[in-house]
Amino acid sequence: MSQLSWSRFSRWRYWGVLFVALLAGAAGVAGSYALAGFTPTFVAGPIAGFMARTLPGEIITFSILVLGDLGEQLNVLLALGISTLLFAVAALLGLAVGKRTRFPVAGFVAAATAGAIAYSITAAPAPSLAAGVATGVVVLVADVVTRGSLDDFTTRTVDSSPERRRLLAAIVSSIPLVLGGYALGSRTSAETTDQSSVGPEPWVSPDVDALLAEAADKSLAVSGLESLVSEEFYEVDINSTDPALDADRWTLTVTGNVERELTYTYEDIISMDVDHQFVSLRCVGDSLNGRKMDNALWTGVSIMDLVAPANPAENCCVMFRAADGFYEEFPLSALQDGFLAIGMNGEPLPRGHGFPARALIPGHWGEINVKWLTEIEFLEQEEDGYWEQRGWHGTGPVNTVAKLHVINDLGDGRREVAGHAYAGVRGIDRVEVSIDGGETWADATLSEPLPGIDVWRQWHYTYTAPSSQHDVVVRATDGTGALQSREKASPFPSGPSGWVTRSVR
Ligand SMILES: Nc1nc2c(c(=O)[nH]1)N[C@H]1C(S)=C(S)[C@@H](COP(=O)(O)O)O[C@H]1N2
Ligand SMILES: [Mo]
Repeated sequence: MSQLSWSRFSRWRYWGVLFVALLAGAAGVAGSYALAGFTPTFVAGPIAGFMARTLPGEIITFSILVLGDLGEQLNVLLALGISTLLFAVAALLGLAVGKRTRFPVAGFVAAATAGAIAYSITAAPAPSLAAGVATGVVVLVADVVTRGSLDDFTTRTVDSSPERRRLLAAIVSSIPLVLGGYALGSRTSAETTDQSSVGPEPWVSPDVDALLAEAADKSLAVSGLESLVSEEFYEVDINSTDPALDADRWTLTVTGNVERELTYTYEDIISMDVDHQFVSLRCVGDSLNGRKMDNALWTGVSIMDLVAPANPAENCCVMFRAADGFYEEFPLSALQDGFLAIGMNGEPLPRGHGFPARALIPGHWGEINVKWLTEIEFLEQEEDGYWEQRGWHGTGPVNTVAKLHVINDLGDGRREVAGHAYAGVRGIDRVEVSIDGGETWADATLSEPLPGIDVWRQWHYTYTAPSSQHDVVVRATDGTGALQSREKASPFPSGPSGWVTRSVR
């Protein structure tokens, strides 16, 4: 063999082994996913969370404002890549160890080593035997085939180069593992129960049915306009994987500067007298005309009733802590109308919205509406919350906004524009529309108000379309008579402001 072809051969071998390791890595990731599904015990979950927590605030803010959900998807993709690499390193180490051992045990030594390392990599979220086994299996198959133990069976294959056989074996063995793991994991994700095993279902009641019917009745019949109870409620989280909490083991504690610390169980909460309230939420990171603003009917109990027996002494503030490591602090005064929700639109609170229980703090930006709530801590002194440590000022009341999401051509020369308006506990009194870029204004029709102190309204307006392109501008007036601020501000750091303008042809 000439010098040249030998070096080419070894380079091919080098890449070949790397590829085999990557396939074993992918099988390992699938193994972890098979049992965990998309929950925090999935190996990629903590990696994505780690990056979201430790990347500089500017990058996260850029990601939220510019990339939106794409930023989140990129983060998950990156986390999947990193987990695959980690398992691939396990496979490489296994293959290296195996190489020093003699056939026929070599393959098994390689596989066992790779599997054990892969298994210990998963220890951080939750040790996953399936991840270790899947990585090991690919290593074993690839190694055994390469070393020729199956020579008798493979001599008749088209190409019997050991390197190619190794690669082929890795591909053939990893594909079913990856597909199987993906299928199993997807089922696990969907199955994750949002139900406690016992107890009443306070979110099921004639009152809930009546309120939901009222919201349906009062929703404007405008094609393309989301109804007063959101069909798809936005989600914003610090982690890619939502906590999958067991209601029977969840507790909510009242701690800090109190006379007596308290602990509530899920049973305690669902056995209390509940109330059903419409509450709208909006994220401080929402863009001016964005979609991170929604409304639902929540079932729950008053937070003040829960904390009263603890006798909180002289305090300025309260810190909410959650099972996903999130925490937010805000002034005590905002807690007065605080609501602990355990149900949403006649169902138990969905996992993505904080199962088993979340806080709702009327009128305030979404971030202090802490999901998966585990602790209410009373503080004598102010402290920064998770987002405030990253430069945001999102613990205060929401800005007033009228959004313009729907532009319908009615076909008879008329146009219909519509959207939602929201001003937290100030309420919405009026929405005005201008079709000439803000020169002249007309009143829009509002949906009838829903009961509740913190609920959005819909608006719509119909006009005869001018023949040329024109700018439609909307602005709301809140319940105190204050006009929505015209001054443009980006969401960072204290929420967007300005009037929504859309150009219509
Ligand atoms: N535990 C926890 N609670 C949280 C968050 C979070 O990441 N973790 N995100 C907050 C933010 S920024 C917003 S806008 C709202 C969104 O609530 P939703 O996902 O139910 O719409 O939840 C808040 N509560
Ligand atoms: Mo938010």
